[in-house]
Amino acid sequence: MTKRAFITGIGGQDGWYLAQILNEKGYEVHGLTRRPLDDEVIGDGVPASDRLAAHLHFGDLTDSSNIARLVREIAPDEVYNLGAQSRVAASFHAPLYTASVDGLGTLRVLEAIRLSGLVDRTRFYQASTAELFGKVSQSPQSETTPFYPRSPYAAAKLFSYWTTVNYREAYGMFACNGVLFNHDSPRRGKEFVTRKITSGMARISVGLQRSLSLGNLDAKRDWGHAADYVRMQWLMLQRDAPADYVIATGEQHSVRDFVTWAAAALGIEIRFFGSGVDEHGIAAHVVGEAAAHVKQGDILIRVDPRFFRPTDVVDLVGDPGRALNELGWSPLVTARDMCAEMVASDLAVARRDARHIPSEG
Ligand code: G4F
Repeated sequence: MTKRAFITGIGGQDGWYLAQILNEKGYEVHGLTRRPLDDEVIGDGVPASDRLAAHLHFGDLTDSSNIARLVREIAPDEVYNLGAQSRVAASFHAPLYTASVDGLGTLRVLEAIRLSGLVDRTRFYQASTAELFGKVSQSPQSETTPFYPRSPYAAAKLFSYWTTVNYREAYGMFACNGVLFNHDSPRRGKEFVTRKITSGMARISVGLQRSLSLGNLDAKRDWGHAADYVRMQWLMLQRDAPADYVIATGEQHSVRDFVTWAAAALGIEIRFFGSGVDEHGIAAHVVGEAAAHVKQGDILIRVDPRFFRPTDVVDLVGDPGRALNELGWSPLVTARDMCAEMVASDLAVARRDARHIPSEG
């Protein structure tokens, strides 16, 4: 029997990688997206061979009746609730919308499953987040570390985490949380720091941009590759019994480290001087193609307080031991290799953009 999956947020980074895996496994894939529908196919702008087959349904997680109808009609074997307002900084500006999508949205999906009489059939995956640990009380963070959310985003996700646990305990639903640490890729949006860095540095290296402004360079994250993490999302729903898992690499790096790696991948050695808002990243040594546009001593990185958050999460690193022991999962791609992949992808775009700029004279 062909399995049916329903992915909310199929148009996002994780939705794309997950749909790709489910396609390979022969699932019939349905997805909820806020984007205009595109002839049953997602992956616009990528080679045809990378395109995915999926039935796309227009809507979002604020619309209870649409969610209820879709769940009833699709009657999925597996639901992956990846849809979210996922930008932490933006959640401070739009806390009510964030609460509706990231908190109540999960409840809407769970209620749709329950009221459609699908509790015994449909397995549910909730995209929980390391942001739940927030102001961390221990390192590394594991399945037993207390939560301390530090943003409207994290507070809404906390509601979703516990609602998922409650549906498992109250109704016996196969519902589980993947507590995912940061996971990125060339498909990451430029509003997240990794992609902002790789795109910005690539543009600097071809002369499209002189410098890049960032916020808190001291923030530390446990970065993994989205393709690795969606593998774990699927594995969680194949277990005999539902459980919650931390998904992480166990390695921690700062935003400053990530800048240094991205620059190095482009032949630029960056050194940091000063502190706080007066910190600068300066080109110390440049080789290769970048040397045509970047000179030794150029200020490439500036700190702009506009990118600070009212409360930030600064010290995340996960313990993926349970995922390894119980599901045999471990990440294949290191943060630095992922950075290099993102730089290569953004450099190709930057070179193309640079060719379109008319030359002087
Ligand atoms: O890349 P970020 O915006 O990701 P953040 O806030 O960690 O959230 C991401 O990962 C979570 C899982 O751990 C997800 F739940 C969430 O949906 C999202 O996918 O910021 C990472 C760090 C922050 O501490 C931020 O203050 O980078 C710091 N940062 C420094 N300069 C910046 C910037 N972040 C952004 N977005 N832009 C900057 O210029």
